[in-house]
Amino acid sequence: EWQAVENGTGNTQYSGQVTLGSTQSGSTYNLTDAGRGSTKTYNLNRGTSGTGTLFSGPDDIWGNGQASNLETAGADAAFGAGITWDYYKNVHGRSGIRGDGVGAYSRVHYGNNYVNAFWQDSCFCMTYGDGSGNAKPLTSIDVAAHEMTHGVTAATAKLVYSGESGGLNEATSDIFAAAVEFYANSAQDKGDYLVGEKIDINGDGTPLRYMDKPSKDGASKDAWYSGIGGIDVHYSSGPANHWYYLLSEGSGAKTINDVSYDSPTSDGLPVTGIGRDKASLIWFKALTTKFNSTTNYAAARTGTIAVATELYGATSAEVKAVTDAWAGINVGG
Ligand code: ASN
Ligand code: ZN
Repeated sequence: EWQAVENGTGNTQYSGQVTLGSTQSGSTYNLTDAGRGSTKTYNLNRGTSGTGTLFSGPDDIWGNGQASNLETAGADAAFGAGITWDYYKNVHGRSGIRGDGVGAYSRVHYGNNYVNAFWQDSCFCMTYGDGSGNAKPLTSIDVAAHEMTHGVTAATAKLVYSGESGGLNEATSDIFAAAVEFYANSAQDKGDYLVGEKIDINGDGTPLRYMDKPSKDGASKDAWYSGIGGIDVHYSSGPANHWYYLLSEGSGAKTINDVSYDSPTSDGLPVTGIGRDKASLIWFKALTTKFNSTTNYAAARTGTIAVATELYGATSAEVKAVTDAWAGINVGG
């Protein structure tokens, strides 16, 4: 049967109107993005197993911006998968989550009132719930990039999901969630160092996590301490998120895309930021060439300093900033 690659229109809930990769098959269109490893987007329609049905229909327009239209979450998920693909490909030269050119598929409308999203290596797939009241699907760009980055970590360093390595695994997902969101530069969702600010998971408009000062969420830690391996990995990620913020933007108060940040260091000493692009490159190269399954905070410091030394030289401002940022979260030499 005749098939053609199309560029559909997505009317998303969180990113406005976007272009989506789609495929025309006969007289119908479906959400198969042939330009990005044949990434497919499925509708579970509140089921919790299998793939449900591939989003398809008589036109190449997906969703209407409202959660009540079941295509809308599909459009957001397809856009999130696509922009995450583009980020890893165009910024880091990585083709797909495993680097093998194969797209992961997405499933939306998982269960009823399900307030989470998750990556699974077993299916090489992404799954999104619809949130409380099925009103805020967890399909924002940052959540999509966070979850799919779990797949990148599983394919590279394989950081064990407990103890300090678990915190670094979680931080890796938050770091690239922020990087992808800035990369997308959507008018409706400009980049920020917050995680989950669009999905209102707390019901009061606050984000799930803050990278400039992780303790703002009431549970995450701003700095490393000897017992940090004993807390939930979504909280032990805090110091590494804070390190990434400090390295990107520096310490102190700052406003970016209308969001105000304040990032004090644990040692009270200033950090001069080197910009998000260099910080992201250093973390990506450390993840893919230095870290392993048991990397802890001290080893992450060693690995990132080694990467920065290779990239910029031992006496560079970049190595100094990396070292200062680790000191700023209480990880010393
Ligand atoms: N959404 C959660 C996360 O990615 C799911 C989990 O606990 N792994 O962290
Ligand atoms: Zn996670």
